[in-house]
Order: sequence, then structure tokens, then C-alpha cells
Amino acid sequence: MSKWLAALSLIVGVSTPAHANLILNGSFENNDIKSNSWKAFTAGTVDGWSGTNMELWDNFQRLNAFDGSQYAELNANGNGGRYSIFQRFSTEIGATYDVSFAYAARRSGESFQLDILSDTDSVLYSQVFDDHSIKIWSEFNGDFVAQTALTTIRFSTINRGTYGNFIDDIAVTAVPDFVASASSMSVSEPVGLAILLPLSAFALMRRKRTK
Ligand SMILES: [Ca+2]
Ligand SMILES: [Ca+2]
Repeated sequence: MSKWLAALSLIVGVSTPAHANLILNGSFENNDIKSNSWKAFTAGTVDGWSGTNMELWDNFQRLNAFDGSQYAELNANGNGGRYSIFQRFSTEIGATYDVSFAYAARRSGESFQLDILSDTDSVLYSQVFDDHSIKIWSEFNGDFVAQTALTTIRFSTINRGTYGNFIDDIAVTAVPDFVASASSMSVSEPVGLAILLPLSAFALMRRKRTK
């Protein structure tokens, strides 16, 4: 929880619900492998994830995990073609969600695409990542608005071959309504929160969450 949210929940005297990660095994820790090793997994055998083959690495080849001790290499063992893993999770129609993860390259020239899709295949968010640093984690933070009761997050490799596109710490969390609507809140609205907290605090809170 951010300190702004913590402060807000103190001021208004309510407990902010836990912002549980909606992604199962987003940090790739559930299929435990030996330290300083890697292991190939066939499609669907990594907890929570569907799609193609993938690899898990455990603090291997001088790259420690961003979170925990394990991460995935999207360009997996196998046919050397394109790889794509995905997971479906429950969402509330119209609600805003934060999405975050960490990514790193194994060598130069790597790229992958993030897609967030509604259950009717509408694209809620899509971005190509080709700016990774070699064996240095970069962090992504974004958000989307759900359109259906189920939403899919998908990571697809763009460069071919069995090398590249490390990923870790994938999280999707619900954004509380009062934060999601803060930017559209007007001073004329008879909202108790607006009296208790200056609008600038909402703006600061929003900026902190989205940077
Ligand atoms: Ca991890
Ligand atoms: Ca590989």
C-alpha cells in the first residue's frame, strides 16, 4: 500500500482493502527449481500460465530475480519460433486495474509484446517492449479498464529463437474507485473525502501510483 493510501485510510477511518495480486504465480516461484539453474517447461506446466513452452531460471548466469529467486525466459526451449504465454483472471466491468512487471534482456535485439484483452478479444492495452537492458531489470507500470468479467494478460515474443526476454513479478491489482475517479472529481461534488483531503493530495497520490 502506498503511504498516500495508508494516510487516506487513516483519515477517513476505513481500512483499505488488500490489493491482492490477481495473477497466479506472477513471480514464477511456484515451480521450484534448483538455485543457479534453469529448467524447460512444456506448455501449460508452469503454475497459472497457459500458452507455449517456457523456461524458468533461478538466479542463473549472473542475473538474480527481480522478485524472489526465479523468473521466466519467454524465448523458451523448443522449436525456436515465437512464444506466447497468457493467463485469465477475474475482473469487474468498468473497474480500473494497475499492471506491472519487470523485464530484462539476455542479449541485444530482443523484443516482446504485452497485450491485455477483454473476454471478447477487445484490446485494452498493448505495448511492444524493445528497450530492455542486458541482465538489468526494467520496470513497467500501466493501467487498463476492464470490459468483461474475465480479462487476459498475454506476453508474446517478437524476436525468434530460444534466447531472450526475461520477465518477473507480474502483478495486476484493482485500483480503488476513489483513486480511479480522483482526476475527474470536482470541488462542487458533495463528497466528504473532498473536504477532508485537498485535491492536490489526490493528484499527488495518482501521480505516485502511475509513474
Ligand atoms: Ca520471481
Ligand atoms: Ca531459452
